[in-house]
Amino acid sequence: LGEQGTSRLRSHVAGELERTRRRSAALTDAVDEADLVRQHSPLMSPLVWDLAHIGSQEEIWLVRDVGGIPAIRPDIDDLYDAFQHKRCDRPQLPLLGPAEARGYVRTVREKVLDVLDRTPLEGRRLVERAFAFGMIVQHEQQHDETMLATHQLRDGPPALVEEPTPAAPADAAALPLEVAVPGGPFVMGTSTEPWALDNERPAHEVFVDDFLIDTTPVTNGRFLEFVDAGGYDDPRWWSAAGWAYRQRADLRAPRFWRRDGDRWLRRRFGHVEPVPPDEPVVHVSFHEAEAFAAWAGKRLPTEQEWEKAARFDPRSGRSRRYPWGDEDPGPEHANLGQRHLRPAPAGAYPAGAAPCGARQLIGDVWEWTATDFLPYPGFAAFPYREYSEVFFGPEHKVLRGGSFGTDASACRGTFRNWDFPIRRQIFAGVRCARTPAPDEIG
Ligand code: AVJ
Ligand code: FE
Repeated sequence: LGEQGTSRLRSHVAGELERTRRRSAALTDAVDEADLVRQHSPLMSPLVWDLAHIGSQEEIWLVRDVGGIPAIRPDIDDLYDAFQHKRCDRPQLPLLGPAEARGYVRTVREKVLDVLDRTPLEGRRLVERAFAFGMIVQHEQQHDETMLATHQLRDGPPALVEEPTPAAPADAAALPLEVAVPGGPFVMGTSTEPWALDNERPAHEVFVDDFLIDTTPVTNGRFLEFVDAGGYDDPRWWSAAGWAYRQRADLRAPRFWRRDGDRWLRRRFGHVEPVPPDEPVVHVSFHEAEAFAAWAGKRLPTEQEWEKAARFDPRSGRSRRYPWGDEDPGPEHANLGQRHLRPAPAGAYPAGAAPCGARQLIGDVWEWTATDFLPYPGFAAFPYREYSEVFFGPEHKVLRGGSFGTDASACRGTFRNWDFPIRRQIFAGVRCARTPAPDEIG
């Protein structure tokens, strides 16, 4: 790297740590102390748990592991170990209070900045050490998105600031409903993306048959047609597990929707507003996404199809880092980073379109895929089995693309998210795919 490269890397990492902490602070300073320690839903931790957990992971990986510094608070490791206590049990734990948690994350951060200053970022261990910092930035950003979901579940007036979302571009109404991706091989995953997590690795060639994919995520207006057509009451569209869940949970519409006479309202971060028809639907489970797709005569894309649509450039034969190319995401490319507290209208971000013509693959809403969360061939757990490996299996479905609440540092063309198929509090929507009839692709 050389001296200049090392100092550029150090200031980049310091800047990312600082930018990320501003987001965590905004999410936790926006509500009062009672709201920080309250459990807003049994699905979520109290916000104050997320905050101290962020500090605890930073202490373990950067202060102790990279820095070789003795533990600051070994007594709280267990409290903030996500595997020791289920989210619903966390409010009963003797957690650090708001002031203590804020003090703790500040102390950890001061030590981390010292570690960053004196850690040699060169030689054989460069990648590993730099990766630990990148992993911790992403970890904090992931918990910030989780805290944003907790805000959405919280009752009370709006607490978060946002910028107005961009309008749909003039061509949105004229876009084709779906675009074609011709069959053939492409490179999936990555061996070179410096901050890619273990489950995104290694790069490997995959053959994908011809398929069609929706140009944009499914809108509220289109989803409402499914609701109005009795889609929630017709077991034909649902898998056996999906129908059992629909019955058990008495599902009738996406989470946070409420019928008001002959219209639908939705609650969004403390605002109650008519459901906007042009916006991608959000807060649907895998089962609802799958049922919608079946009703529409389509299906969910496989994870491989999704990534090929998002990354494959047929002109060069290469896979891009992002749909638009190799440049890092900017505000013109995608709705990421909690700038807006909602998805942008379908068809937005033409500058972020993929070579196949699909838009909004990155940002706006996470997209459920048909695929179970499984390792790629050649997977090696790194740096710990509990990040991905223990979650592999048929009980988790893969989500792709990130949402308006996902930071750019925690989202790439290769990034893989996962969750249980019944989860609806996450910022997840639907994009459908379809296998073409023999005469449809030339
Ligand atoms: C990748 C979003 C499923 O929140 O459970 C946070 C990320 N891992 N702390 C999660 C994560 C450890 C993870 N997801
Ligand atoms: Fe975590």
